[in-house]
Amino acid sequence: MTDVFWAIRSTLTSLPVASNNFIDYVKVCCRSGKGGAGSSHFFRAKGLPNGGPDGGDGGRGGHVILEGNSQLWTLLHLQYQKHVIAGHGQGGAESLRSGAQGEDVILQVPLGTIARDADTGEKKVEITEHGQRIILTPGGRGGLGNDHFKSATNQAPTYAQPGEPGIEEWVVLELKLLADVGLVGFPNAGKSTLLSVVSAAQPKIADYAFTTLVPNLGVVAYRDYQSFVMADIPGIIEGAAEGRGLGTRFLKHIERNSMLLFMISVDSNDIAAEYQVLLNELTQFNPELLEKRRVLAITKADLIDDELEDEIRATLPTELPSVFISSLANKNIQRLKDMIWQELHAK
Ligand SMILES: Nc1nc2c(ncn2[C@@H]2O[C@H](COP(=O)(O)OP(=O)(O)OP(=O)(O)O)[C@@H](O)[C@H]2O)c(=O)[nH]1
Ligand SMILES: [Mg+2]
Repeated sequence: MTDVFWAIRSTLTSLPVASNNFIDYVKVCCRSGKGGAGSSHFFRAKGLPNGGPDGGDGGRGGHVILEGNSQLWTLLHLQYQKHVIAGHGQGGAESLRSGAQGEDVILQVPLGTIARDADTGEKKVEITEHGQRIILTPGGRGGLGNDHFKSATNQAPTYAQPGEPGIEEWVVLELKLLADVGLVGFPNAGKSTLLSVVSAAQPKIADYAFTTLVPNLGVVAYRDYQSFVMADIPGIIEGAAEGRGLGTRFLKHIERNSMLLFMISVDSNDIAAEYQVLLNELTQFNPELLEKRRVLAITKADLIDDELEDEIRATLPTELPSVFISSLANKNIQRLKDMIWQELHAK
């Protein structure tokens, strides 16, 4: 299973997550099929006018099923599918013939998809593995045929069970990306630039804040045909937890990442303070984020000389491994990948 997963991953060069079609939330109305009715029927044959009951069972109604697909990275394909309708089960028939099952509907979803009840917000199912199938909205059971109801006192029951009704419900599908590394930093720190250098992804890059408005994913090739997935999310600013900037809506996409790569520009006035602001915003969003392993990359190191680098190094937070990088000058990029790999595999 894991082998297949890695094989699929490493064959992907670039993930089709373009900035304008990243969809991480859809609401759909799911209707499962009703079960077929059990049949009430008595065996008849020439010379045997009063045969016993032989009504078959109804078939179950179709389910609405979610299936994990590791090649999907957004819910875009479900955006315009407002109604999902499974088939009804067929009624049972004579000679104990069971009715056919209603047709199931299988919705392919990316790994990391969570389905919630649209009214209560309650989590129903979560898809985390390729090929994993979970019934979202179960079809109604088929009714039993009259054959099941014969007893010592009633040899000729006419009663057969009706099929169970299907279920109609509004469901919210929500995606939390399942990347290995999440990039965390202020706007303009150089997050998208790094992603564009280490992967085939081509996120928009520009010299202003909030260039990135939706997450970008990239597969990073690592040494001998290995790889990991990096998620570039919109920048975070102080007060994001209260909704400043783009708020913390996108932080949910790093909740499932194995580790976090903090990125702070070397031209920041106070790197240690900026790091604290980022930590603080993460904590307010979800304190569990701080349980993840972290690495700090000081970006744009091409802007300073070695002397200044030494000076700044002395001021860096010591609680996590750090490295000076430059995506433009390709400085320490391999070293950073090594550090990430090490953290991803340190358990
Ligand atoms: N000198 C230098 N500039 C860089 C480097 N990396 C990124 N930049 C520049 O920094 C600016 C911001 O880069 P982005 O990659 O868009 O930054 P970001 O963190 O994705 O920004 P948001 O999407 O707004 O959060 C761009 O003008 C980049 O060219 C680097 O290594 N050296
Ligand atoms: Mg960006």
